[in-house]
Amino acid sequence: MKVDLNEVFEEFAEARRNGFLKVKELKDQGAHIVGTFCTYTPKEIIYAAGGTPVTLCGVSNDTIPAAEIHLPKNLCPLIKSSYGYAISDKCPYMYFSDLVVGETTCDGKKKMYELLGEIKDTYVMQLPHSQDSEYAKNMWKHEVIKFKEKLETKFSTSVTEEKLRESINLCNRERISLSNFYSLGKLIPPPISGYDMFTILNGVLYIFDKEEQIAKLNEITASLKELHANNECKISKTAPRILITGCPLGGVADKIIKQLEEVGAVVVVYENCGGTKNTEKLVDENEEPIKAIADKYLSIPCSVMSPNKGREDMLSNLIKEYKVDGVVEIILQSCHTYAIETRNIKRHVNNLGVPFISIETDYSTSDKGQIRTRLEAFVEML
Ligand code: BJ8
Repeated sequence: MKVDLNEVFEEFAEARRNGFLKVKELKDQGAHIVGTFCTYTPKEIIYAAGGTPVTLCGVSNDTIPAAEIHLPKNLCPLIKSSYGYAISDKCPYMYFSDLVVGETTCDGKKKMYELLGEIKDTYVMQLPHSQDSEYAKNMWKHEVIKFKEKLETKFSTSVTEEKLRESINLCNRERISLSNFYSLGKLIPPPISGYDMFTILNGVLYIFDKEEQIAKLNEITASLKELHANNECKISKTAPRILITGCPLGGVADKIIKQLEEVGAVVVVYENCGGTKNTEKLVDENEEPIKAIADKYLSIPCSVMSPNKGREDMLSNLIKEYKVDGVVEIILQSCHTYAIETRNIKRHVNNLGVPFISIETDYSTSDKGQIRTRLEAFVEML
């Protein structure tokens, strides 16, 4: 069925707000809501325990002043915004969550979770910071088991192997449908701008019925492919093709993605969270479920891992597959792990013959003009 893309964009632009009503409905029907912050959260375990994972808010500058009463000012805006939402009761997803789950990713997040635990039932998974050693793999598998047990106790349920296999299959199908959607960026010209792609990716987060989410995303992908096949794309074939990497971009998309496209480029692929980082690898359905889940999640190439060669490998593949002309990295202020990693990433990308720019910013609008000037100069030289 062909979908009306204008309607989709309108609907998804309001998705977060509409999601408030849906989550309340779910709650009224007795659903167990689990608030999540990070890509490392093994959602398969939540589904298998009969829970509904929801992404917690953390992309507004407005909640930062409330957070700064308890947290230092020179902290990543994502952490401050998330905490600010929680203490000012402005995130309905947090409000309706029976449990919040976090992981020991960066220092700022793990210490913020301690404060969050004072106002909300918060469970923290101990994430190892290396990926290859047997010790790290066993530790993380153990953490996944402990998380399963926590949910079993919390929701008075039993997570069976059968339920785990079902949820693995469901989440894998979601990953495949997301990957197909991302692949639209490989087309020349792409049938969708990076900003519209971001709007849709953000919107699908708030369709809580996974089957409905997968079906909707597949329809959108099919309609956009048809647009391309009929030569109806609005984007220029010669627009410089950009890959976005670095920190999550929810709070800075208008400053960076929108402005990049206003100055003539097109974002064809997102390597960061909310993009391909989580979908490149599936959970192995032929393995023992807990081990397969643990292995998949531990392989996510975030800068909190040391070393983090997986990010370089992923960038090499994406640059080639999406025919990328330039890489733009987003660093949120005070994010030490990404800020330090930028040196290696720049060298790696430049060695592939691709120009690279790193933009450090926060959630305020004060540097919008300055960022535009830098992006303009970058796009001009591509
Ligand atoms: S898997 S990127 S969602 S940790 S930007 S809060 S790292 S100081 S968000 Fe992240 Fe999980 Fe990694 Fe993804 Fe800390 Fe850096 Fe802030 Fe960050």
